[in-house]
Order: sequence, then structure tokens, then C-alpha cells
Amino acid sequence: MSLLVDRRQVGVLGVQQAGKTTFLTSLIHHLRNHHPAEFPLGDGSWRVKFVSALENADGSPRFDHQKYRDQIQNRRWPTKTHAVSEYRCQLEFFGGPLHYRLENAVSLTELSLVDIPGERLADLGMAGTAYDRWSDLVLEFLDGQYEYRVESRGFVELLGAGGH
Ligand SMILES: Nc1nc2c(ncn2[C@@H]2O[C@H](COP(=O)(O)OP(=O)(O)OP(=O)(O)O)[C@@H](O)[C@H]2O)c(=O)[nH]1
Ligand SMILES: [Mg+2]
Repeated sequence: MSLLVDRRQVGVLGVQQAGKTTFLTSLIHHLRNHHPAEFPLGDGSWRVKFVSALENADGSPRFDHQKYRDQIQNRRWPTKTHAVSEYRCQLEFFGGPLHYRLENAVSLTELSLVDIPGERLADLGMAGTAYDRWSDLVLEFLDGQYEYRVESRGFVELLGAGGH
């Protein structure tokens, strides 16, 4: 028998208005109030016990699931996300396949769920790339697609006129 601490960080990605905040609000609600019939996990034999919410390690903004949940309950969609936020909690998972039960009495999971403003998705291409290289890639991309080439023509000509 062993007490496993499984640390997981999950980011929900999608364009703006894709439904990330709504999805995360629903997921957190299900994890905090697990009903296996309404929210079956794995083969359906898993049970989740919500242990506690955790502070964000670096003081980063907390995902305000309570506010979003209240909005949805009042028949409003969550307000638009303007900054990255994170929800952290500890959960215990019970059940699962028999061999898992025999080996592990309790599995403690520290879960971090991250919500982003959808427009940040466009920034991902910049990750690990120097600004000049990223700029070249964007110009190549604009040139490589007919509809983008047409729409960006004025901008690209302006760049050329500036000697760039
Ligand atoms: N029918 C339906 N519409 C949804 C659902 N979830 C979201 N929507 C619609 O999608 C819109 C955006 O939902 P959000 O959860 O705020 O989307 P988001 O991905 O967090 O958007 P950003 O914060 O802009 O990145 C809502 O205002 C609703 O109009 C859903 O489960 N069902
Ligand atoms: Mg959002």
C-alpha cells in the first residue's frame, strides 16, 4: 500500500469564445461534487473525493469558479477572460481497476487547471522563438495563403516602404 501524490497541470486551449471558462467551471463543479452517474470517470468505477482547494503557488490569479458558477446559475454565460488564471486543488481518487486498488489504497492528486484568454492562443507560435525569426515566419505565413496575402498586402507594402 502506498500513498501516491500525482501532480498534474492541465491547460484548456481554444480560440476566444470556444467555451473554455464554461467547461472549466463545469469540470471543477463536478470534481467538487462528484456524482458517478452524472460524471462517470474511466470505466465508471472511479470515485473522486474533493480534499481541499489550494492557494496558487506564485500568487497568480485564481480561477474564480464560484463567480462563474453563480453567473451560469443565473442564466448568464461567464464573463470574458482577460488574464490567465489557475485553479488548484487536492483530490482523492478511489476505485478503478482491481489491480490498481490492490496496489494503491489512496491516490492523492494535486490538480492545477489553467484558463487563458482565447486570443493568447495566437501567442503560442512565439514561444521559444526570437522576435525577428517569428516576424519572418508571420510574413512567410501571410505570403503563403491567398486570402491572407490579399488582406495583408497594404501592410506588407508599408513594411517594404520602410526598408524592412
Ligand atoms: N450552447 C452552449 N454554448 C456555450 C457553452 N459554453 C459556452 N457557450 C457559448 O460560448 C460563449 C463563450 O464561452 P466561454 O466559456 O466564455 O468561452 P472562452 O473560451 O472562455 O472565451 P474567452 O474567455 O474569450 O477565451 C458563451 O458566452 C456562450 O455563448 C455550452 O456549453 N453550450
Ligand atoms: Mg474565458
